[in-house]
Amino acid sequence: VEASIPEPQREAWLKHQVSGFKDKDGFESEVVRHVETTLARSMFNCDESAAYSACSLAFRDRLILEWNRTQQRQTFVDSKRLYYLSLEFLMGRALDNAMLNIGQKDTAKAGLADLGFRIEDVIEQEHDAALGNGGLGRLAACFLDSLASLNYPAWGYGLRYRYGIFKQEIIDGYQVEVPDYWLDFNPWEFPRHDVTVDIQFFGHVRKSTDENGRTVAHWEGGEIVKAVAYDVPIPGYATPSTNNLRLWSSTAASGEFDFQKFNNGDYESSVADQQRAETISAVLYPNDNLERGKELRLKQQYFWVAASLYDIVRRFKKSKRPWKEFPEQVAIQLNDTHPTLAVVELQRILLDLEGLEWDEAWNIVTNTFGYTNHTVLPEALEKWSVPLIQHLLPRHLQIIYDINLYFLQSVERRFPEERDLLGRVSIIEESQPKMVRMAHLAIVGSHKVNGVAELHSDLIKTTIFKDFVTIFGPDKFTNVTNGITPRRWLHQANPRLSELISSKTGGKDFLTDLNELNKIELYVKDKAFRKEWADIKLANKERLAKHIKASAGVTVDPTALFDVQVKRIHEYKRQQLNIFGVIHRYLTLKAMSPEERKKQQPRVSIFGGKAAPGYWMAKQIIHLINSVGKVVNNDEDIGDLLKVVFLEDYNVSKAEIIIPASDISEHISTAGTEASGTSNMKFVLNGGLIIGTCDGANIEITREIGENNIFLFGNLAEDVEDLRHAHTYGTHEIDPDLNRVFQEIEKGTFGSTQDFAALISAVRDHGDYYLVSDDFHSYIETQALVDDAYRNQEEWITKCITSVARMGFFSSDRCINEYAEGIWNIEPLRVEKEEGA
Ligand code: GPV
Repeated sequence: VEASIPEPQREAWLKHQVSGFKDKDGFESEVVRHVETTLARSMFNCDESAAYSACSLAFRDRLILEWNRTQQRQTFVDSKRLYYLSLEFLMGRALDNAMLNIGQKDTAKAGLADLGFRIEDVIEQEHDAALGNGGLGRLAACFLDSLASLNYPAWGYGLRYRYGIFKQEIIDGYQVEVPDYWLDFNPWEFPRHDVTVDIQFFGHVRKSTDENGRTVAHWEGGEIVKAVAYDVPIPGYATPSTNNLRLWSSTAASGEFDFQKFNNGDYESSVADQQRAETISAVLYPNDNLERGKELRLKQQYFWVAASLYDIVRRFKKSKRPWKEFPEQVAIQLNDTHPTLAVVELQRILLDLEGLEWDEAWNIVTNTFGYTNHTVLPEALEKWSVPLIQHLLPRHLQIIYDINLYFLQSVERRFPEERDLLGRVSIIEESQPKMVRMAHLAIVGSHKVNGVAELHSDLIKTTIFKDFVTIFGPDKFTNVTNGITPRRWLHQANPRLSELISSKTGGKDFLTDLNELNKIELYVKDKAFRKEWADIKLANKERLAKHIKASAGVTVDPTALFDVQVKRIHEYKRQQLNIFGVIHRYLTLKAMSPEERKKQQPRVSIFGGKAAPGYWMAKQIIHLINSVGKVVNNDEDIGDLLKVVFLEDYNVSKAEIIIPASDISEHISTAGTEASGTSNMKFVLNGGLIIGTCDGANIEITREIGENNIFLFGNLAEDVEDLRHAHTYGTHEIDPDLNRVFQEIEKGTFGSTQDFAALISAVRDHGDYYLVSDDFHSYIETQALVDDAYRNQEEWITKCITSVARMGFFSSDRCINEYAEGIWNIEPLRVEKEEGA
């Protein structure tokens, strides 16, 4: 590497090489330097916010040095790289993570204390990077952490939204959305004004014939928008490897277009052009598990995909390898169908710009891509109207039609008897207007398709993608069960538990090999260990109780059973089942004598999560939860036996407080609807038990921790269809306990009955699509079992410790290694381990 610096200058460069701070003193001097120079503030006037900024800059300097070295290493070795394309990266805060991954949090803590700050307060200053909706975006963030920690050569590619997911406020019990402008001061990104790509939209296609008689397509006209790269360093844990997340920001192209207008005196309209261009990366679409087919969303997708592919292809071309080696150097993973246009764009580049033949190009394309499906919900499967694609990306539509033609021809040759098969698997849906089915395009354009938990991967093979299994064979379809990073979701969120575990597993190895956790099962009967375990849970609950008081104004008893459901609000996730259950509990308590009540297990029902702004039913659910809370929390008969809290603005940094404080958490989706779920893993890893349906990763969690340690209830996925049928054909009687709940709501106990009518009639009159009534009885019974189990604290703690000990499988490190081996065919780079971490 050194040899790349010309001899005459080498000495000067090496002499002044920067190394980042080494110790507490070095850290302090960097902080003070940043306060006084970078921030231009006097050290006599440094508040917590300035301390955060300076501390972040000090760590950023260190990160960027490692980032440079990692990139040099990767370029030098030039082995196959992975590119993870995701429209969402739900990163949360970066400072705490950087300090822990680098292994210098203690240094920073001591240094900040010398300078007069508590490290917790400094960490709190940071605004979450919330470029995602929920599980899909957070999964991408966990993957980046694992990729770097395992030393894989990998890049993330995404969009640099000016506004992340909205901030949620609760006003009079209703959700109100407030824009999340998070870029005011963001030390974690590096603008690369020299790394730009011109992206074309609209225009038309002209065909010509070259000297060999081959038809060549030229995409001409239209307009150009410029993509500018912003790089975010991703530090690995206990390794110097620091990978890159490249986010694209849109701005007006500085080409002839603007100048023409400018020269014609059309200043205003050239400013308008600028603003229009910036709109592309302005805002994250706030829908989770829903696609609405908006033109701007399609523009975002192409803008990001085209810029990323240009970058990837440029990097490949530097190596001067022949094109056929592209899939040996490049793996691209499609995080859901959002980046599927990349399949078409790569085919276009190879065909139109590089002059390859169709078959050769298509072979390269299909060997490069892998596609991860994250849902079977029909409303979330992306479709784009043919006229819209025709208008925005005329050449891409032609290529899509050609891909489909060749695909259908091969299917027809192999299955001449199957009359309906072609229509079912076609990439084009013959509707009015015609639609492009993005999942079909992603399957046809990839060499592997995976689901995110065993049940889910089986379901896609037997339902939505069944025909494709017939066509491509079963080996193209595989499962990679999701995972979570133990660095953030144990070590960072629950430092005391992490400390306790490391005292029994012989150091921090469990953070890089989570199977090491099984060593703590030896201590399940150890008195001192159990005592410390219980103390930690109580302390975490006290911390959450404080937060509940401060944010929701409700006083809760930290010794009560904390029952938590935090996730996006969605009918399929069934927060309505939970709140109906809470009402049932309230009515049961009300009907008891004071003596009987004293025997009951006190509970705090804690909810949190955002509703998509246009999702009316989800907003009704939030309103009902808050309305019930208002009544229950002020009922003197009830006191501390039941409290109901809705925590506003659930996000990654709030999750880090909430999850370690849970006793029982709810993962109660209608069987077959939640692809995996990942918070279920986070809760169990933090010593909370779960109540859940036989859905998504709950099933594998049960397999790992044992069925005595989980509270499963409800109907099975295989029975859902028949049950729905029974509702539709009037053979289902609403559960009588649930009916009592409905009657109470309709009496007006929780406010205007009008408000909640839709939630009731969805169950009673409109087919109960999510089977709330079918599962209600089993849910209530199982919640009673939870109460009983919790009363036996000794047994309960045993269950918790045993469960944590058996959670090793759910590390995102395991998950990433499975992708690397089974889909990407990439290997880690060998890196000297750092001391200290
Ligand atoms: I599609 N998921 C999400 O968060 N947003 C989406 O738009 C879609 C899927 C989630 C699934 O709902 C979860 O079950 C899953 O655990 C997660 O993706 C990660 O795979």
